[in-house]
Amino acid sequence: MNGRRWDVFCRVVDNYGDAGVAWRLARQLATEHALGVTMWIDRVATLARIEPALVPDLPLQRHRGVTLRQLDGAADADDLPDVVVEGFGCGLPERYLDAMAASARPPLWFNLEYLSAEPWVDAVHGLASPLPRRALTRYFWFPGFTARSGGLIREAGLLAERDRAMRDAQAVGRAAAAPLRIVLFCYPNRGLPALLDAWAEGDEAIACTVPEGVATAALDRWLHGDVPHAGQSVTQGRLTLAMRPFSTQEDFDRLLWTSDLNFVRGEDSFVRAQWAARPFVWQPYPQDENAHVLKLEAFLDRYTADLPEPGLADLRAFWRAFNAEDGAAATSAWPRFRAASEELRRHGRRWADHLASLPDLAAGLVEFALRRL
Ligand code: TRH
Repeated sequence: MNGRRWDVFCRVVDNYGDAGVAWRLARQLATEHALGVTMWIDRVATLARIEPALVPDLPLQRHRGVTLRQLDGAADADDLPDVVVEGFGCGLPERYLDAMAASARPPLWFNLEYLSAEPWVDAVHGLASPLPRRALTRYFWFPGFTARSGGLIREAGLLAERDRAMRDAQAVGRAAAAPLRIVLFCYPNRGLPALLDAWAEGDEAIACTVPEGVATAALDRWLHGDVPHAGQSVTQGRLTLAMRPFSTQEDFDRLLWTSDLNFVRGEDSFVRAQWAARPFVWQPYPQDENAHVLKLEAFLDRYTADLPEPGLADLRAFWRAFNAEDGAAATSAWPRFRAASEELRRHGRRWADHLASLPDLAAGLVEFALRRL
């Protein structure tokens, strides 16, 4: 049937975001839009860390409605799909491109771009770019936070499930002396040891969950080389750090939903923290020439556009200090940021509701494709 076969391409640059985003999208296209999806990926082992049922060395496997294959194998693919999604400009094999160019009806080809809140995104989203040396056209799909952009990945039923989980947690109730729950999924950050000191010496008990392998240099320094293994924890003063093994994306989502404050990074966990509708701190992927600072500020502008003072200043001060890896500034901004929690919680809910009123990324792609095929 026309338009039903999609190929999603993914090359792992580093970390988990490239694979994580492509995997969410591939699954959603397969399960919610009943498409035949093949995900071509160069490092299944990376994806297997967040989807443990996958076998790293298998050249072909089927899981959760998606066929997974080694990216290089696409050069020898027998037939072409209707639609190609190239993840983050990862490049398609030459022979695959040759076959596309030679085809009487080449697949519709999207490049899925990195997420940014910068204002120029709306103007370039959806533009077609003809390839200079081949009779092929590629469309740029820019995820974003506006109706004019390519939207954000949001699975059907995600928010209902989140609300159910939150209601269940509320029904169980929490002891008055329950610690503040923090999830810390960030990049290496020189400011972290000072912040951990402040948490350990503060008035409030804090239970901080850290995915295994995250911020190891800072933790190593802070714990004098004694970082606990996954599944173990360490307490210093009022702060307990609990190391957590990597889990599936669904379990990671649930962790964010039941936390009081989420530190997230990169792209996918950043989006999931917004769906979690809880106060959060975002550390963008560090880039050359401080390009990530522009991204940070662009997002802050959007996210805080209708956030009143003093929460606005408190949030900006802490996010900027954390991202500058300035331990002294983060420590001094912390008490006010923490005091703004309730206001930021309400704000996070309003923001998530607003984003949920926009079309989701997969639905937008499918609709765009159906119009052109
Ligand atoms: O891992 P990241 O730092 O990925 C980054 C960014 O995408 C960045 O933009 C990109 O340039 C770079 O990769 C190459 O952070 P991100 O984007 O949050 O991706 C993490 C993924 O891992 C996300 O899909 C959530 C998932 N995850 C789990 O599924 N289980 C876990 O336990 C944890 C900690 C993460």
